[in-house]
Amino acid sequence: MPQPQQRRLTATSLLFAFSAALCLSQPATVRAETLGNTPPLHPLDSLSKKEILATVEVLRASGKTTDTSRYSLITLHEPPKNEVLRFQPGTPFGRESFAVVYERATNQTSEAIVDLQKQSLLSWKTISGVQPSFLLEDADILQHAVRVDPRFPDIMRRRGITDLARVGIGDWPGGYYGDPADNGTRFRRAVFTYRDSQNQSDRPIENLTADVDLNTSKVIRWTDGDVVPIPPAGPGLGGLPAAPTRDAPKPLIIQQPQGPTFDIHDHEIRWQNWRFRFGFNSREGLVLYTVGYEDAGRLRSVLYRGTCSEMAVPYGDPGMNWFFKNAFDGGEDSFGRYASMLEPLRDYPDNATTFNLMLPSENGDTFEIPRAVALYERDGGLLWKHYDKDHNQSESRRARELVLSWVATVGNYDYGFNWVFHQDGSLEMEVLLTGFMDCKATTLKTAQAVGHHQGDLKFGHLVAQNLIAVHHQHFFNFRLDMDVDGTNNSVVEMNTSALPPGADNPYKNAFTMTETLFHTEQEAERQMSLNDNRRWTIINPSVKGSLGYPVGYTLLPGENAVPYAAPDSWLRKRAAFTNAHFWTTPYDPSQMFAAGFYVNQSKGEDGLQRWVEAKRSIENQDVVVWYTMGITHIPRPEEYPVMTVHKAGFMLVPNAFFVQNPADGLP
Ligand SMILES: [Cu+2]
Repeated sequence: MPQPQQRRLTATSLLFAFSAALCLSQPATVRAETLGNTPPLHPLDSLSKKEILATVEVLRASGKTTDTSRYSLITLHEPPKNEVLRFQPGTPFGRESFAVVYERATNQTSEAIVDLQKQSLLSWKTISGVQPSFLLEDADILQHAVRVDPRFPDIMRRRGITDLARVGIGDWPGGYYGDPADNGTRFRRAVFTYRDSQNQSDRPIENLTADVDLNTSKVIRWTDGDVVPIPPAGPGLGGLPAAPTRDAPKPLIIQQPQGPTFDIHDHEIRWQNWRFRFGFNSREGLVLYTVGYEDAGRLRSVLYRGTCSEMAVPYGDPGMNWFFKNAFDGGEDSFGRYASMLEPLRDYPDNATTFNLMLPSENGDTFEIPRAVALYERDGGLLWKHYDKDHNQSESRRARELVLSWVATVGNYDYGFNWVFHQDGSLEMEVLLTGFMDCKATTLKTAQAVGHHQGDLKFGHLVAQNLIAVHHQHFFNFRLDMDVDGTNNSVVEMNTSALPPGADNPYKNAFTMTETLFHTEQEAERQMSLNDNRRWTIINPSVKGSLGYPVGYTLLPGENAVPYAAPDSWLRKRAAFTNAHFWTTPYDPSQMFAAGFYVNQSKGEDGLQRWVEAKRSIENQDVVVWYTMGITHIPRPEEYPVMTVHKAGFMLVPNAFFVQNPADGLP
């Protein structure tokens, strides 16, 4: 949620291209570096500081932008995939940037592509009817507009507040609910708290919102409902526990005296046969690139590009302060910008290598986030074991995992995203949910007064006296551009079912697994099914493993949820990626974000659900799979004042990709 606290090739040639990239440079281990401080060494390296500033300079020099222009996004304009896959280290490559520019005075949004080598503008397009993601300046405008609004003092006085400095003003995207008045106007919705704690959610001023026109800097609408007494300050005043109440555990020292097992070669990370790169941008955060696995001296591709493409966090309370809360942290707020500075020994262990980030600021400058990405090995528990009873012998191996980690702090919530590389050839996405829950004021002190799920408690759970944490869901969509042993892939669904009793199932124990190949993207819009033990495998139909199966990677879902907002609700139209857990589309570089590119105040006209209407073929070609993961959060008192980490995620596991378990080869 909002309120920022701070400021195409054949399989064979592809494999060749991957392999060629291996040998040219010497290993070099680094313990910390700033992404963007060194010149790009690879076509997918994120924009350097110099390149960000050059983009702005080209736009200014061409007369397209001025000092009042705002850069909602400046990021690498990724080269065509076939160019990247053909790239040979040490050879020259093109660099282009992509920018989204907003002109507040004319309410106009434009997209630019800049050639960074020729220092020239390649294209400039004005996009009508859209709003780029939230700008920090929007928050300032909102604050100011509310504070100078002549109605503000009276509205607060009605709630017994005369010291207006104590009124905290938060801001949320207002979304879109079919109101023609919302068309075209850039707006954001103010919500209010009474402040004497750091945790603004502690003391909500309920039933009050103000919509601010961010172009005219005026409050266009106050929605002022019944007064609810402001809750007293919560237990750990400030939202966080005030003082330690127990002894710390004894030291546990994590050290790698010989250094980490991974190497970084020209920004490529190599660990336990894995090879990958990563980049970072303010919209998507961390982007995992060109993941491959070195198998018997041959680098085999697995995933070309993996990101969290969008999020939506819908709240389940129909009240006036809650119905619109469904933050799209990617498209509305560009959560990459809110990468959190990570704290040594807490956010990551002592053996980590960290990376600072260089990101564009909206006025055309840059800012650095220290230690925003951490890369480290961790103990992975038991990898495999067998105890041979006859010979009284035990064989086992300890697992090591490599974690690539970053945290987005978007308003009250902190979302950790860990890509975890395993020694058995599995790749995992581990999402960590922590931070503060968004809370609502109530006159209730205990649940007995109204019955546990009645009245004010119908849409939330008391977490403290006079404080309800509201039911909500967190939906994430992961865009996974899979390249299993090359770019030409297909997708099959695996369903397991019981055989009906009969002559071939006399003991009624039989069950079988069937696979269905998807032909079109429309067929591939799928729900999870526990009854069918449903999974999806991305296969390369042209490459057969040693046992005759096509090589593949299977997506193993973890915790998931179905959306509770009605299918015809505006939220579901806008977050239509929540309509299915699994999607497949043909590779299209213009389709990167599950809810569309321009999500702020969107009406649901772009995104996965619309794209698949084209019924394009997804058979034996470059495909992208999209996994939607949901967490239904029914709050517990123990999650207050701060939520301990809740983990959820999914795995990509090799399926007939290897001749045998790669973990067998571990000494
Ligand atoms: Cu939650």
